[in-house]
Amino acid sequence: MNTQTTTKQSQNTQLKALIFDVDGTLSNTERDGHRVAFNQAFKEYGMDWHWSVETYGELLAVTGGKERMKFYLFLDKDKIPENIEAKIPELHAAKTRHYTKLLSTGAIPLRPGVERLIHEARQRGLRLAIATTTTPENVTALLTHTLGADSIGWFEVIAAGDIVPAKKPAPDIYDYALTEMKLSAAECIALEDSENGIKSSTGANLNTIITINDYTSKHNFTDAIIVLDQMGEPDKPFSVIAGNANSASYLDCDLVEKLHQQAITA
Ligand code: XBP
Ligand code: MG
Repeated sequence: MNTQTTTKQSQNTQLKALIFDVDGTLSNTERDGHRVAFNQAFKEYGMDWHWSVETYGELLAVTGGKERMKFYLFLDKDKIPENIEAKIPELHAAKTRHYTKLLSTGAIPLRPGVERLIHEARQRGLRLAIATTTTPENVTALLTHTLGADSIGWFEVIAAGDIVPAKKPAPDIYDYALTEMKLSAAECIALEDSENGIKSSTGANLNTIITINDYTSKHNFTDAIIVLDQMGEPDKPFSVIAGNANSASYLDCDLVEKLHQQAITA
């Protein structure tokens, strides 16, 4: 291989960007955030629906809040209040209002290591993006109330919600982010927490790091380059569930780059 080819190849596979999922990855928003907001919206509309922690875990099989409500209707036709299907967009808007209000209280923090990794990536000149199923307002509310309003500008693309017609597990949202950044999948790493998430990211050919949570610990992550219980901090080490952390005890940019290079050359 001549020098020109080597240089060209390393240019195309050098890590340039991190693409973050939101719910479950940046923050454990589902159980105490989205679920609570759905229940508040149901109450506001005088409905007797209530999604328990357990039921919500089952409903997470379907991504997207509007889609999740439709799925619930489909599961039990007896629960259908009149004209509810037509009301779903309105109900979902109420849910978003409740959810963003909840975030504004600071009740939902980022997961361990997220803030540190984002700062480190920025210092290294790695580009940042978001690829999520959730509504755009939810992303800006989470970022604002955890990292500060300026942090919205740290992410060059916030690919969210209905921006693509097919939500995760379809690869569309990651494909969209890659197209917007004009990067190839080999130049990026995705960070995800769920099976629908990794199906989406690997469907877009992205190498993917998984940090699990209570709702996703039993999911299939065979295609992940590493599976961790959390990103961790220097004083709060992660546990490696699958893969090789090269004796690191928390996820930093050195480890991300190492994992990326190993995956690219494998
Ligand atoms: C998580 C989701 C979302 C939220 C609800 O997506 O599936 O549907 O639960 O958000 P991700 P909306 O992990 O990709 O961030 O109600 O705004 O749809
Ligand atoms: Mg997720």
